[in-house]
Amino acid sequence: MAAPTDEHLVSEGEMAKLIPTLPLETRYPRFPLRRLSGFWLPEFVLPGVAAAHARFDPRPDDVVLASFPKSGTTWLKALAFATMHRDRHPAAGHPLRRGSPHECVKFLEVSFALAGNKEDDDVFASLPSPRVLATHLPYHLLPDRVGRVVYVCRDPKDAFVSGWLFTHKAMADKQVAPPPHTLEEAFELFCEGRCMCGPQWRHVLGYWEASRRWPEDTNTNKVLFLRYEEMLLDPAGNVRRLAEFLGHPFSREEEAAGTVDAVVDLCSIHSLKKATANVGGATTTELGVRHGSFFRKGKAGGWRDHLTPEMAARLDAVVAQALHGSGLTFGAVACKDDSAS
Ligand code: PAP
Repeated sequence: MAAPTDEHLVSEGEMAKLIPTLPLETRYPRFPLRRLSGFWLPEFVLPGVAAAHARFDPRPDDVVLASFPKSGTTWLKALAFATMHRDRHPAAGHPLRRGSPHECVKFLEVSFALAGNKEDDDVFASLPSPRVLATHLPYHLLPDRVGRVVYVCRDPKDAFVSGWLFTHKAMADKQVAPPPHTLEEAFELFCEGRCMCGPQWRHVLGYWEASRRWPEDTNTNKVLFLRYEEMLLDPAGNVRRLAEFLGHPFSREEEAAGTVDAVVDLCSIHSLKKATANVGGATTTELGVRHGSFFRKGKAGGWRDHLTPEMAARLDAVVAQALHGSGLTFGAVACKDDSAS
């Protein structure tokens, strides 16, 4: 695997000059992509990467939720926000019943990108601690010293299919014509890693390796590595892991009072789909997409309805080859870390 370069460690002014020189990919819907430091990132986000590096002032109690797109971001945002702020917000009238998880937890690089040059400051400075933030950036493009990171990964076939269907919904939300690409064309690009934040497997690997360095290496970020498929199988167990990692484990009293199940229920796809903010036409200010478009089936293995067995085998082979020797694998439903067994 090619080592990441240091292209990303440029100032905001240098980034503006660098962007037009970076390799461009316009065939993958929905945004033009530029390859920065080995990853295909939306062009509009790149100024936000430089701005986040220059201006974001991390705090020790921050938590950054990281993911490759369509891998469980919305769910993780809801779960982490509800877990972290459970003392502050009783279940009734909870912000997650009134607003989208994407309003409760903002993307770091997108927020800086949208703030533009008008804002010289850290756009998150006024957010009270402990802050919960999110990112789709690969691990090595995170700002320094972000501290605690929770990563969620998902079978790439499901992430691809979810992204493909979402793209059509998002373009309809924005009343933009659907992409001219066929699913097969987009799939080929995904297999080449030429998709938003791709290659998917390299994105996952960066965080997985970081999660294995911690806790031995105390100079590194603390990374909790979660899997969407395992969260579906055992949501309560994963919420407990999350709470412990966040330094706010559920007390015996909370366990007895059913607080873990309450968090799971509040953040289930069924509850969130019904929440007022997610049924109307409201859009996320950041992304211009209807809140409801982030919820579909929320299952593992749904790729079978959209990909042929040959397509699945092709992507599985690409991923297996790229991850060979790393110890990281994806399974269809139950993913496992085969180096741990
Ligand atoms: P993002 O990266 O654009 O924020 P993300 O939330 O990661 O998207 O992915 C959306 C997927 O998560 C959808 O999967 P599907 O298309 O296969 O159905 C969506 O349904 C699923 N999802 C959203 N919220 C939840 C939830 N609360 N529980 C389980 N799955 C969820």
